[in-house]
Amino acid sequence: MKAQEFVDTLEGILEIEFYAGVPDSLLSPLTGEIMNRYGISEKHIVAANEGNAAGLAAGYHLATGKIPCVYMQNSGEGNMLNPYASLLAPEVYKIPCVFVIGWRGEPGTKDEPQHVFQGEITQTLMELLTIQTVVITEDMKAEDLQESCQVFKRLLSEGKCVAFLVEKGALTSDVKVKYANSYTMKREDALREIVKGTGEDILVSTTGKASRELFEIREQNGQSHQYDFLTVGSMGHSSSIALSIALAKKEQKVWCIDGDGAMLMHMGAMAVIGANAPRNFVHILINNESHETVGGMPTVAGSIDFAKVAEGCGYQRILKASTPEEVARVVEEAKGADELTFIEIKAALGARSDLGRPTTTAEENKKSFMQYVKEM
Ligand SMILES: Cc1ncc(C[n+]2csc(CCOP(=O)(O)OP(=O)(O)O)c2C)c(N)n1
Repeated sequence: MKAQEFVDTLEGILEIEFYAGVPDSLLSPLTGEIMNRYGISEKHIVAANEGNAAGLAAGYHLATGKIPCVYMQNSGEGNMLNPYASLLAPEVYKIPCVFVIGWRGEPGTKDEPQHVFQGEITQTLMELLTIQTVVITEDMKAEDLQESCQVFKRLLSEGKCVAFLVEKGALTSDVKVKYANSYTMKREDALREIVKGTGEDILVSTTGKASRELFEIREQNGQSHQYDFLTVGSMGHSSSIALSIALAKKEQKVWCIDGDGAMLMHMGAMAVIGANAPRNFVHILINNESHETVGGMPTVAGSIDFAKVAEGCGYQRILKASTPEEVARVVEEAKGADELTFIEIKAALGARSDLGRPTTTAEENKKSFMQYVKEM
């Protein structure tokens, strides 16, 4: 089904006029359509995380009495669960909301390890939450969607939430939104310099293409993967993982490679890092002001100053880079520094079209990483 038709039906029958969410590659035809209609505006907010989106949806309903729509990948169900169960749910404030959820790891399809379990439990989880769910399949007819929307309309009027679970390839679009920023250095080129400069130090890398590129750079360099913990899922938590490693391994330098979407998703982690201030910790942000991995939708990073946030949280040394030469220089400086350091690297959007995925399993990655950490 065309995303345009899907949105027309939602807006026509359910009278949706407000969207908030976190993007998902599988939903990019939908988010592209929303971008084409509303851009980033009061009608469309890209949230920090899925719980944030549910909060925005609640406020919108409280202020207008209208029905909000929240879009997200199923990996965000955990973030959404708390505001759903304790705020939106019929047992609490009875705030209606339409969720549109990209179904990664759907049973019977092939997907990355971090999506398999979440994919398996997605429908059961919606049942547990008593959110009535309709699956959007590739061959779904317009009449079926309209019929489901009529049923949903009644449930929403009773203060219930409803959800569309979108299968891979079920929503399509002829128009591709082109996202860009004003920076020139590719994330992969920045990573190459980081790998060069950090040598045999411990690296913890964030969710998405940064970890995939790091894996491939190690392969190209003929290096072991033992230095790297790849946070393939659990978006926004790589810096917390790195913090605990840094606190446990005080004699070793520990580097975290973060993304702006991930950093924003759980920005409280920066305050906890600052409060603990391990001297052996370097927090690198590769800031492309977007959710590049899942299609390039903007984050709110374009309007905030991460260096000031880091400073305010207690990071002691703040460095910036936007060319490979600058990255090499700041990484060298951070390596020699004996204080909590923050590096912001400005990067362009885009990645190699032939970028692969880690060929080792998550468990293999963990075992070789732990062995390396143990021997240090
Ligand atoms: C909780 C959760 N929500 C959404 C996603 C889908 N997702 C995977 S990578 C990504 C974008 C990450 O953006 P950023 O950290 O800025 O890194 P970039 O892709 O720009 O390098 C998103 C939204 C996810 N994995 N987990």
